[in-house]
Amino acid sequence: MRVAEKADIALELDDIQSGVLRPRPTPYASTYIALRIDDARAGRELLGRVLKVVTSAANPTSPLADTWASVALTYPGLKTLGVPQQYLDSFAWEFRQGMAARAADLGDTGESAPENWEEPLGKSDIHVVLVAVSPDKQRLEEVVARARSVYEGMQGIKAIWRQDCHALPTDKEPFGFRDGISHPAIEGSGIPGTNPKELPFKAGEFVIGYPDEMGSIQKTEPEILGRNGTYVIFRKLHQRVADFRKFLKENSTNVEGEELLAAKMMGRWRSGAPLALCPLHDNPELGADPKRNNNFLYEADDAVGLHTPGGSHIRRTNPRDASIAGVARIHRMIRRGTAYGTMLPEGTLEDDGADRGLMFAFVGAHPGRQFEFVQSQWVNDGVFFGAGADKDPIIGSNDSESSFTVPRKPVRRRLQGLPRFVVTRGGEYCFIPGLKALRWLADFET
Ligand code: N7H
Repeated sequence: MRVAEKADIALELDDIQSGVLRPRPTPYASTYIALRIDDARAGRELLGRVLKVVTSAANPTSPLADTWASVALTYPGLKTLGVPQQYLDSFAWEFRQGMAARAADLGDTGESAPENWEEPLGKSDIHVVLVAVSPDKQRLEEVVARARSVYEGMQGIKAIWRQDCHALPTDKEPFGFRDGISHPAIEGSGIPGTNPKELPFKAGEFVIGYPDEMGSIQKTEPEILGRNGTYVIFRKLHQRVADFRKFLKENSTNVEGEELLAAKMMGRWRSGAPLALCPLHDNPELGADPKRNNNFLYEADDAVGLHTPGGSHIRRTNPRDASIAGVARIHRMIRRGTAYGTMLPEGTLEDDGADRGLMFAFVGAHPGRQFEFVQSQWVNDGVFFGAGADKDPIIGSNDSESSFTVPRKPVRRRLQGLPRFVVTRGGEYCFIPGLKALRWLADFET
């Protein structure tokens, strides 16, 4: 099936995996299952079987609409399957390196460094990642069972890691913010974005084989292997919720109470309401309204960040039309992240030792200029908007030297010595093939 919004754009939705384009349901439950391939023939058979459970983006009204499974492969996975080096070399350089090798550039140092990651993340043992998605736990078990039936009992295939995640009906993540609000529109996908003021993006930004914002078409060798595929980057990010709450309490003032300070750091109130539209008081109704909660730009109303600080999480990771060094549109990403672990009870200021955080998931055709650029230049540096070495106050690799500036009249407020609230537990760079490419890999003879 081909769907066209404009005469010149037609995305082959029936060849693109569902999880690439379709926003996840809310509420939501999902499971990541990582597999190791010990035998190339078994690996190819596995991909043939996987085709029976993976759904395409073609039919949003199918009975499986809200439950689906996706499959992704790491670079060591493609290698283990026996894909020749000349074909492997046509994939993005960062993907070929893998996340652990890119640690220094990503700010994964100290306690976030690969030597401290959860096993087996970053160890080249993960070859295939299956992701099962469903609106609730009960239906999730059905999808997981379907996914498990694909590999269980297979000689040469071993499940080596599992991570369960969820999105609450409120979409609140462990720090208490509503997540999953801002999504780009993609030409030809039929799925609208959430900001009416943001022009749809060229499909090649998010799917391989189509023109992108730079006018280029990315191709792999052979073309069928990459076409309608894309890259997905998983990061297990532990959140120090008690530390975050304590920081808010200790740094709140009469002018900036805890909730306003949290909002200044995020760019949105915890309800999801953006400071751009309600700078002084929260508006939970606006925060919950998908028609209004992402309908804004920065430059005309707030060029210097008096409402939404340039250093806040959402303005850094998507400066929209704000004037910055560079062009924001070529660094946009699809996010599919969700929370893991239990929530720390409201009001608790002591850590209970439980692991909780976000399974961050990036989807995009350009891991270098999209994910890596944002992570290294916008999250862990502030030069692009004139804030020196300031890092993201929520997710930056902060230390005792770090600061965060809240622009204000007559004088700005500068918070010093921000702790690190988010620690990397590990992650993988993966490729999520189109369905024809999966068939090609399954049938490939070495
Ligand atoms: Fe972020 N959070 O839940 O607190 N993020 N994020 N993120 N993030 C956003 O707009 C969060 C992370 C982006 O278009 C919201 O959907 C947490 C990484 C981008 O306005 C919230 C972690 C990267 C946007 C969070 C985390 C990004 C965004 C507001 C880690 C990229 C859209 C809700 C533990 C390298 C910005 C929303 C826009 C929004 C949270 C990580 C990127 C609440 C806790 C690693 C592009």
